[in-house]
Formats: sequence, C-alpha cells, structure tokens
Amino acid sequence: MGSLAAVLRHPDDLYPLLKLKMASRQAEKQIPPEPHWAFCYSMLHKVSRSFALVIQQLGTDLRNAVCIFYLVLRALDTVEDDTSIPTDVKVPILIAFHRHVYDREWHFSCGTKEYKVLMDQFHHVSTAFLELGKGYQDAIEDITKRMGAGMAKFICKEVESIDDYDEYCYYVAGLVGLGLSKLFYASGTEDLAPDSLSNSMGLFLQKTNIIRDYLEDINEIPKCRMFWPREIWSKYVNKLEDLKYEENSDKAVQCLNDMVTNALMHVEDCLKYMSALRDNAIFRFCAIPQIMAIGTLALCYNNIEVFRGVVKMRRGLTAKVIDRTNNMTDVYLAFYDFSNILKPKINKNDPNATKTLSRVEAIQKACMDSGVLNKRKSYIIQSELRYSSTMIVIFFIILAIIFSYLSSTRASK
Ligand code: D61
Ligand code: MG
Repeated sequence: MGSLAAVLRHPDDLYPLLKLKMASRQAEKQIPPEPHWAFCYSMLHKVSRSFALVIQQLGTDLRNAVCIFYLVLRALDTVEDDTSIPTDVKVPILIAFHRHVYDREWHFSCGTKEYKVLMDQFHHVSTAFLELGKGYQDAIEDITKRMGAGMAKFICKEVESIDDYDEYCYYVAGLVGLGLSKLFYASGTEDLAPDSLSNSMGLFLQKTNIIRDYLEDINEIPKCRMFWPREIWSKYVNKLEDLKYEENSDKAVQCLNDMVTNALMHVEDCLKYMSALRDNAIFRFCAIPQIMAIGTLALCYNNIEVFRGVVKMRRGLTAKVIDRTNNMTDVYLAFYDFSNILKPKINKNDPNATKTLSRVEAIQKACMDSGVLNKRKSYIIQSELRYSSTMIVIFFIILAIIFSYLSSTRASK
C-alpha cells in the first residue's frame, strides 16, 4: 500500500519503477545453467538487490569476477556481523578466510536468513572462484586477506578516534574500492585508479550506511554494534546509545549533522574517480551507488527520524537514479540537486553549520566547474509537470484494464 501511496504522490516514479521491475526480471532470466553459477547469481539477487542490478549490466568476464568478489566478501562480513559467535572462534576465521575460499570442503554455519544459505552452500562460491582467471583470483584473495585481518583487529578494538573510524571503513569498504579498481584494470577497460580515490569511493558508501543504520546497529542483539567514533559522539552525549532517547533529541541531531558533515569530505575524490572512468557499464556500476549515498545523506541530515527507525530513499527515487544515471553530467546534476536539498536544512544554530555549509558549497562548486550544469535544468525533478499528466493518464488506463479483467473473471465464475 505504502508504495501505491508513494506513486500517487510521485506519479513520475511509475515508469522508472516498471523499467526496474523488467530489468530485474530480465536479469533473473540470464542466470547461467551451471548449478554453482546459478547459485551464485540467485544468491547475489537475494543478498544485495541494489548491487545485483548494477553488477548484472557489466560485461560477462568482469561480471562473474565482481559477482564472486561480492559473495566472498559478503560471506566474510556475515562472520564479522554475527554477534553470537565467540571472539576466540570468530577472529581465526576472519584471518584465515582468504585461504578457505580455495577449499571446497570448508564449511562454517552462521548468520541468518539468506546469509545463512550463503554460508551453508559456500562451496558453490569456491567452485566458481576456482574457475576465474588467475588475475581475478589473486586480486580477490589479496583483498579478502587484508579485510579479514582488519575486521579481526576491530573485533577487540572500539572505534574511538576519527582516524579509527576511517581505518575501519578502509578495511570493510575502502579495500572493496581498491579491489574493484584492480578488477577493472585486469579486465583491460580502465587504467588503474589511485588508491586514495578508490578508498574514498568505499568510505563515502560505508559512512552513509553507518549513519543511516545507527538505530538498527545500536539495537542489535545479543550485542550492539557501534561504529560512530567516540571522538565525535562524546561531544554530545556520555554513551553512544543515549542518542536514541527522546530527551536527547537536540544533541542527537547535532551529532548526526556532525557525522554527515564528516562523510561529505569524500565527495570530491569520488567525483574525480567517476570522471576518469571510460567504460559506460563500469561507470553506471560505480555511479549509481554513489548517487544513492548522497541522496541518503541529504535525507538523513538534520532528520530526527534516523533515531526512530531506518531512513531510506523511496523505491521510486531509487528507480529514477538507476534509470537516469548514464554519464558524468547526470552525476554532477544529481550531486548538485541533492546538495541543494541538504543546504536549506542547515540551521545556523547547529554547532557545525559553518563547516557543513562550506563542504556543501565546495561540492556545488566542483559540480559547477564541470561546466555541464547550465545545459540541463535538474536531475531529480525532470519536468515533473510533463510526467505527471501523462503518468496519471497511463495510471488510470492500467487501473481500468485491471478492473475490467477482474470483473470479467468474476462474471465468468
Ligand atoms: C565502486 C562501486 C562499488 C563499490 C565501490 C566502488 C567501493 C566500495 C564498495 C562498493 C563497498 C561499499 C560497501 C557499502 C555497504 N556496506 C557493507 O556492505 C558493509 O559490509 C562491508 C564488508 C563487506 C563488503 C561487501 C561488498 C559490498 C559491495 C560490493 C562488494 C563487496 C564487492 C563488489 C562490489 C560491491 C556492511 O554490511 C551490511 C550488511 O551486512 O548488509 C557492514 O557490515 O558494515
Ligand atoms: Mg560488517
């Protein structure tokens, strides 16, 4: 029902949503016949809707490598995230995981729902991994080894300073960026990007997740998950979980705005990384998650709902982002538009208002300096008017068809 109401409120979401539905149907039809590859691609769709679609549009060779890279790291992360596993069992597995990928007999059951299925049938991922080219295998093993070691370090260490926070995000997401840049290079379509830019691509996505998932993480059972750095939250409250209590709302929103301002630091590096990409499929694969992230940060900024539930971009807007991101002009427009949504929310009494404003203006300047903005009006609200009238008409035609179909089936019964 919620989504119907959302479409009525945003009729121009309908067409992109239909296209998204068709694309995911199409993607499911392309699942390879071999049982291990069939398992890998159906699992990819189950554990990551957002990445599955953008991975699907990559060229075959690279698609298989990125699919396995994703599932290997998602399995490693399932061990890290399962707070019911004792530390003395978890740490050795995280450190040795890069070797287990080669061993089709290896098995460790943990996680819940689809993540548990991924762990229980991980031998399929090993079989597929062993079929990849040596260059791809080496890149995936190297990153898995470094991420496992980094995760193990932070099992027993709290995220205290902002440097700790950047270091943790480097291990669980920056290294994914470095690994993907290696895979893109190994596929022969892209130059090898500088590690600093690849790292920023990961940090921007991971920090957005950590900010958005505050409540889910702090309420995790049996043990809460804490990734916000003490160096930031201790300026507002005495304990991280205090941010979720009604009486601390003002302090909580100030702390949230401080976290969002910190994440905005990585945007210019991400724009540099994306503007250097040549292959359009790789470009869309990299750009779509980035636009989702700036959209989510604009939504979270100054928003108390982050401490009441998980704030997410509506599915229609996600479908629009996937439908409208084809070149760097779209990226500059999107970052400019979403910054424009965040900017008016900056309240001058917020302790970080000056810093936030200067970061937002730096982002808008980077987008303006691209010289492409004046040609096009906007990314998010593209001629709402033209869309809305057409959409309403189509909407009622579809409704009429469904209605007549239902009434005809009822009449024939
Ligand atoms: C270009 C395109 C995609 C990129 C990129 C550059 C740079 C980095 C990333 C994607 C990774 C972004 C991670 C953001 C989401 N955070 C998580 O998934 C956390 O787990 C991190 C450890 C496992 C990483 C798994 C992963 C994710 C995306 C990939 C990939 C591997 C491989 C290829 C392509 C994309 C988060 O997990 C949330 C959850 O459990 O659902 C956590 O536990 O903190
Ligand atoms: Mg994790």
